[in-house]
Amino acid sequence: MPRLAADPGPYAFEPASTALVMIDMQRDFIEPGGFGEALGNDVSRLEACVEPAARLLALCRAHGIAVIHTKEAHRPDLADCPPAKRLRGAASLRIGDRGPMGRILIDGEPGNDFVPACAPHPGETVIAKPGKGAFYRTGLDERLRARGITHLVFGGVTTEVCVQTSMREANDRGYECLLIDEATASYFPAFKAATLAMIAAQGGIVGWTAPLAAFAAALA
Ligand code: C5J
Repeated sequence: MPRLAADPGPYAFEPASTALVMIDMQRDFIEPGGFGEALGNDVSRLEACVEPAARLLALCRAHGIAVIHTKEAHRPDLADCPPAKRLRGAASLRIGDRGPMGRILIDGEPGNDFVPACAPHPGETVIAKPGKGAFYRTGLDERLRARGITHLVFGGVTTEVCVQTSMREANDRGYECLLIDEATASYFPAFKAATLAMIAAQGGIVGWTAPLAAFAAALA
């Protein structure tokens, strides 16, 4: 069984019962003109995780680890978008408004698609989620259990919002969760550092964190 040095201690996993959950590697968060920028964020801060996330995807594909992509997306009629989410803050463009990459955070719009380096391959599962967590109104738990998945490896954006929320949801459902450091990023580097620290604190209260090289070495 592959085993790696992680924080707070060794993490062991069986590739056949492990899935990679790549969170929201979408143009809406990573490129100018999308949801992230409309909220006032410097989206260039997320660029650093794109190449490591692509390497993590390639590693998992090469070793038969199931790959699941999530995207934060709403229906064009916004029936799945609570007003509290749409109206919060002082965004320059709100969810559903038309921006340079199409309607903000709306399923099927160009800006809602994945960045090319992290695009799903044929046959991989894509989960559209209306919330920050990957388990909220998605059926993800049922799909994972049907495949016998017990361990989840996480990457994606942003670390302290959708990645952390999804990892906490997964932890509460009994999955053994590992977050890969370089494959995730935040608009706020201090929030990323705090998230990694709080995940692994208290003996792994939410799960484990590890560098990509440690995960790769475990699979070699
Ligand atoms: C946010 C996300 N930050 N994918 N979404 O609104 O983290």
